[in-house]
Amino acid sequence: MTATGRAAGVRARADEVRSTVEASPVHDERTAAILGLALGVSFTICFVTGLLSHLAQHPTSWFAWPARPAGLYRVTQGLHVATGLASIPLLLAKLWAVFPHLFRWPPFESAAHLVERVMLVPLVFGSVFLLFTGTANVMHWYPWRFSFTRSHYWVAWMTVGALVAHVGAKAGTTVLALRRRDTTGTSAGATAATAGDGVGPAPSSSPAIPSRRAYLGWTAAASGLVTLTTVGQTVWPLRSAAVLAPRRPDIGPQGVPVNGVPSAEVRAAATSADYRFRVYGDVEEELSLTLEELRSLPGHTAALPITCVEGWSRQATWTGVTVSELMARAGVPASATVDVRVESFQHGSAYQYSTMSDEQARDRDALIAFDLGGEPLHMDHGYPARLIAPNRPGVLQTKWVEAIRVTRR
Ligand code: HEM
Ligand SMILES: Nc1nc2c(c(=O)[nH]1)N[C@H]1C(S)=C(S)[C@@H](COP(=O)(O)O)O[C@H]1N2
Ligand SMILES: [Mo]
Repeated sequence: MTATGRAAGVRARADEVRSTVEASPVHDERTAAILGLALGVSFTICFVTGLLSHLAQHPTSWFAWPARPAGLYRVTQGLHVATGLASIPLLLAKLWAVFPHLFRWPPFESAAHLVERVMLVPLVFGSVFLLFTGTANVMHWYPWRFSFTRSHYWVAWMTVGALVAHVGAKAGTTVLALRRRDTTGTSAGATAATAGDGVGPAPSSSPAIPSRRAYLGWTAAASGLVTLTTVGQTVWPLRSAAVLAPRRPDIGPQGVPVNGVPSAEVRAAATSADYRFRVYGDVEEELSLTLEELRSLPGHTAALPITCVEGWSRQATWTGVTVSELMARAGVPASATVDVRVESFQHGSAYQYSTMSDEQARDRDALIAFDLGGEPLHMDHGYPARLIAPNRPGVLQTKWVEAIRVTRR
């Protein structure tokens, strides 16, 4: 075949694809606009809640994650994972809707159009990457070597940048496509669009082409089904429906799920007669308490959720000694501004240290807890003592605690 023949072949194929596009409401602008709008909303929620999760774990000079409301992180991170999972069917449907446009000929019309199309690369790859890594992470599957949080964080910025550019480029078309009932001027398109709106009779010539309404309906149903079978991990009344969620909030020792079980060394240290709970740092008098002594201090009971970054949460009743009480006993004045580091005897793990701002540490419900639901903590929940404080991501609710270090500002 000659080069001219091949070029003619490519053009013929492109024309064929284009006519399919024009004939099917699944691939028209209105379908793409509706799905794009839905994805714009879900990605915006995902991005904002994801950034909040980042800030809750990496406080900056200009933003300290507050201790109240106690259940705020439960809402933001629950939304993050739920909107992320619900986006998967939306993204697949959107990619399928616009897929034939990849064959457009000529591939671009102007320099601006070329830039717009190049931006689709980070947009599509970034979206797929975020949804894939996020889902794999909550399923505890790590088929990669890079750091999940770092890559998920930076790709989120890249994707949202490309999304802003994409929305800018498509805003006009989207508004027009959403306003108009009839989406194309061609007769084939007009017929299909009518069928897609479900107002006219289906075109008898193309019975195999699904209507837009059916396509969007199935997409919405898939998205709804994903939500219904996972959101019970944090929305208590739906817990029994959470068949696709990695955790059910009511299953686990003492009715609370577990993330991370103790090693043999941690178990040995937890049950050792040498266990001491220490309060040290910028204090008047260091404390070194046996478990008995810790338990005999004035106690406090609080109802607080444990909220994993992975999207599950569980409300429970915890009893222990407040961080404020421990600081007061160690002679830290109530007027001092402190940073508190909570230390685990799970040495060498990523959870060994977690930090609390002054506001978080002095909260009336910030507890070094030893009881859960009125019984001593189960080994898996951090026996003999753990931190539980309002509005903290689960990763910062340190288990198997042996000390708090107080630093005065
Ligand atoms: C199925 C979809 C998704 C799931 C299941 C998911 C899950 C998660 C999880 C579990 C975390 C917490 C990581 C940790 O602190 O250990 C997280 C953080 C984050 N996510 Fe997602 N995510 C999804 C989609 C997205 C999307 C679409 C965006 C942005 C548009 C996004 C942006 C972020 C950001 C900025 C963070 C904070 C990262 C950090 O702490 O450094 N995520 N996500
Ligand atoms: N020392 C230590 N603390 C830890 C962990 C851990 O693995 N080791 N896991 C954290 C995570 S990710 C969560 S979600 C909570 C879970 O607490 P739970 O297992 O009692 O539900 O503990 C946090 N504290
Ligand atoms: Mo967690």
